[in-house]
Amino acid sequence: MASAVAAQVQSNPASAPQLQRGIVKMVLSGCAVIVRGQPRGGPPPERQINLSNIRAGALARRAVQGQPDTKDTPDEPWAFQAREFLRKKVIGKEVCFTVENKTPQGREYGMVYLGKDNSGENIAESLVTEGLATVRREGIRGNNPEQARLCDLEDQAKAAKKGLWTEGGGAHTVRDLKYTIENPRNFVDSLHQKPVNAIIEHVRDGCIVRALLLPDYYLVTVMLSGIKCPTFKREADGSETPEPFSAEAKFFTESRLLQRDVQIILESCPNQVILGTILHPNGNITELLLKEGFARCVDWSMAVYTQGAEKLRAAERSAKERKVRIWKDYVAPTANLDQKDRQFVAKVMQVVNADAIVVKLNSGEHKTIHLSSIRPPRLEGEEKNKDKDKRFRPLYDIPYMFEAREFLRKKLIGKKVNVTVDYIRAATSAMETGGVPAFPERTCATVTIGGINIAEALVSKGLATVIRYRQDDDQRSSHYDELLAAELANVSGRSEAVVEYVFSGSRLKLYMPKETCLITFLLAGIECPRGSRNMPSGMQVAEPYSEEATIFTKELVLQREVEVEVESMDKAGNFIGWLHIEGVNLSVALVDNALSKVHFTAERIGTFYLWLIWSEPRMNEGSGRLRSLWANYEEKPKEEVAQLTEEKERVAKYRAVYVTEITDGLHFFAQDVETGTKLESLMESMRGEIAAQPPVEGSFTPRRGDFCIAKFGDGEWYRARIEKIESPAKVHVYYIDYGNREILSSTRLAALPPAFSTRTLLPQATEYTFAFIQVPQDEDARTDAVDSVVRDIQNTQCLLNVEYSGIVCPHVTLQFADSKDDVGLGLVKEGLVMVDVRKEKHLQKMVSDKHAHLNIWRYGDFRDDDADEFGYRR
Ligand SMILES: *[C@@H]1O[C@H](CO)[C@@H](O)[C@H](O)[C@H]1NC(C)=O
Ligand SMILES: *[C@@H]1O[C@H](CO)[C@@H](O)[C@H](O)[C@H]1NC(C)=O
Ligand SMILES: *[C@@H]1O[C@H](CO)[C@@H](O)[C@H](O)[C@H]1NC(C)=O
Ligand SMILES: *[C@@H]1O[C@H](CO)[C@@H](O)[C@H](O)[C@H]1NC(C)=O
Ligand SMILES: CC(=O)N[C@H]1CO[C@H](CO)[C@@H](O)[C@@H]1O
Repeated sequence: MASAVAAQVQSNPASAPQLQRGIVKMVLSGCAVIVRGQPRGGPPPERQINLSNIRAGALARRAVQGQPDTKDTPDEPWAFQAREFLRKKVIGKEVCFTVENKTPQGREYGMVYLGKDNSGENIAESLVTEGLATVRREGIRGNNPEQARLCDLEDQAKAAKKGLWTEGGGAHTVRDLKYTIENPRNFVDSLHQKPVNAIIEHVRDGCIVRALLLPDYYLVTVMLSGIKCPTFKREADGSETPEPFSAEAKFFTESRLLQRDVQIILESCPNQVILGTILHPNGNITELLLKEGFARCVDWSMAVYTQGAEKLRAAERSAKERKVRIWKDYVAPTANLDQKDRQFVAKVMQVVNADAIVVKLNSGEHKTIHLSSIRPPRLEGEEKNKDKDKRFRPLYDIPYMFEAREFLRKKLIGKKVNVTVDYIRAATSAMETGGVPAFPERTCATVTIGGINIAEALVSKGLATVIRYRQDDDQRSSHYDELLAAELANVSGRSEAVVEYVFSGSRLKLYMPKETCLITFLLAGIECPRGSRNMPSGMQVAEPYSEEATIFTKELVLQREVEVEVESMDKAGNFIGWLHIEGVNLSVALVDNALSKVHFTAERIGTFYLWLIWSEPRMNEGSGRLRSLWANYEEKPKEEVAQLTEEKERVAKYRAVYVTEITDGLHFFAQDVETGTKLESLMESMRGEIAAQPPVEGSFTPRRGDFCIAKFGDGEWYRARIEKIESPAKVHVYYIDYGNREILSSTRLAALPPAFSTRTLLPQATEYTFAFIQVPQDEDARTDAVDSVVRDIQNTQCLLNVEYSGIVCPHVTLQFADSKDDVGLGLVKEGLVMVDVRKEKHLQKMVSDKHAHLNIWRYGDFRDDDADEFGYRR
């Protein structure tokens, strides 16, 4: 096909525009591409080329944010197919093109050929051949052979009913794009870290992309886990300031991933930001960016990287050593040491303290070594006052200092150890530290014996804690991630503890007998009023009721045996979790007594939040004291990226539907009552036509994806779609107007008469699921719920309102048409399902309204065995 064109073009060299070359950076639509040159010391120039003489459909466009008069526009039929056809052919490939025409606005029109010269495939022709683009006949003049050829190809595509020329229109080719996810954390959790197929649609900077998740067409912004690239800082006036290497980092990611087919593991979703790892057969971009000096490791987000943090650190280390790009001025903390002073074997002469030893070097010289990045047991808060006592002996008076020293002594004294110096902490003079005693210079090192890192051993015994650093602080252990991991591993899970000290209502010091260690523990889910604090900026006054909260917690737990469940750790190395004493949940008790507000992280724990939502209105109605607590509830910090998701109002616009089918997974199908009469008349005339001309049995050959008519058990014909063909006797069909599925023999299928195609009337059944409820995981419980729903609403008219979108289908609330009672709430009241808590403000009200009718504490009465799932043991 292409060679004929080439011959024609060459036969007329006088008019042949000059051929130019480039690489396709992006396919804008079925008839426009962006072509770039080769990079030379920076991102290369780009040009947009629209294909001459043809037109492909426009892709979906999102409303312009902040301009209420604009609307989301959907794909034109076959537009996405045309884009995909072109994308698969040309993305990242070398092409050549001619510019035949340039508009005064600078828009360029031309021909694009695959490969190095115009003997390659002419992509406009391929598109027209597949019926994915139409020919602009209006502009055709004279006897241009290329245009005539396009017209011929179009006529052939029409005759063959390809693409746009298929019968039945292209409604099924229009994507149901979802630009926002109401509850990204649930969404991420629901994928269980399984790789999802995706296309990268936009690259914001080296480590933030917008991806189209397949097959459900969610557009999500994903930040690469574990790293950060230089970015484009948004200024107050809306302009962007590029950080050094941000454009290069962006180009690096863009040239490898833009519009490529990838898989993404969505790993975590703190603060509405989705963190993930992109898998591409050619390697993984996270590691590559680090290795090329386009990114740095980020401690907090390293924790969720599923592919092994040590590889990322190694990649970063390699970039630092080579001083590439962002590391061009990097100086290693031990750069001015000779190799022999950086790494050596030495004999341990003395264990000075829980984090320091004296070793004898080969030279015979003695040297004090501090263990990198750990902190020995120490006193906190008011305990420090003991320090002022004359008789104070740290080794014996600080709890666990002695145990820690003993641990080191037994393991190390008189032994040879490997020492790797990680950093030298400069001496601090008394002046700099504002009168605090000065520290001499310290050599900090990783000390190993028989391959065991002794600092890590101390941490996992709970005899030391790990120091937290500023992100760009390199003065740390070369095995820092392992230290952090050891710290968390040792204390997670449920364990016994003794409360040693109460700093505030929600901040405690605990002794963990099993681990023989002391930890600082913060109650999860809540935030007690802060006490007064001495800050660099001066004394910070206490928030109201901080004293009451402290007293409350002291009375309840000080020096008592409690049970704790550690969930996570904060940036300062404090443990966060739940604390129970004699069946009382301290977080719950504090909130119940109006001594604490909810911490914005609380929604993670559904049950707790549920309770809080229930108690919130009660609190707002309460005394002045209660109100003051809730007054500042809005204060939650938002990260830059979080602004990509915007707040919405809940919209209640119930419309009448007719429920036709309920699935085992508690989804249901419904028809819009408004178009119901159209369906009835379509069915009537369709059956009339079929009766007049009955299909010849066996004359129909089913093809997957085709629409057809199927003879249902009631002997009537219905419109259907073929989903799967196991054998001619076993064809899986989906009844497009009713939502039910059936497996039947192809003898009960026939062609859909064109007059009744989905072009005439769209499929009438739409799938939905209930908003705000959790579908029971347990099969029996689920069956009970489904049975109840079938009894209540199958083949019944109801009122439906879409509350939020979901992975499979919209989540809705449904009301009985007569009583206006909420169907989902009925299920909750019967104890058949549980409430699913929503985080979005505009939905919370809805959930709390649901609860206004209920006494949550009584749930246990309905289903004793569920009590646990609600977190309330009676
Ligand atoms: C060129 O292509 C772009 C992207 O598909 C499209 O938005 C634009 O309308 C095209 N220009 C014309 C004049 O067709
Ligand atoms: C020190 O390290 C070397 C190589 O890493 C190892 O062979 C040796 O056994 C180590 N010595 C001690 C005392 O751990
Ligand atoms: C935690 O510390 C205890 C107490 O010494 C120790 O026996 C245990 O092995 C540690 N657990 C982990 C996971 O390191
Ligand atoms: C305390 O509340 C949290 C959150 O609801 C829950 O996970 C935990 O199981 C509760 N504990 C008790 C004893 O109720
Ligand atoms: C999970 C995964 O694909 N990891 C790969 C990341 O990329 C490096 C090469 O750059 C591979 O070695 C890893 O297997």
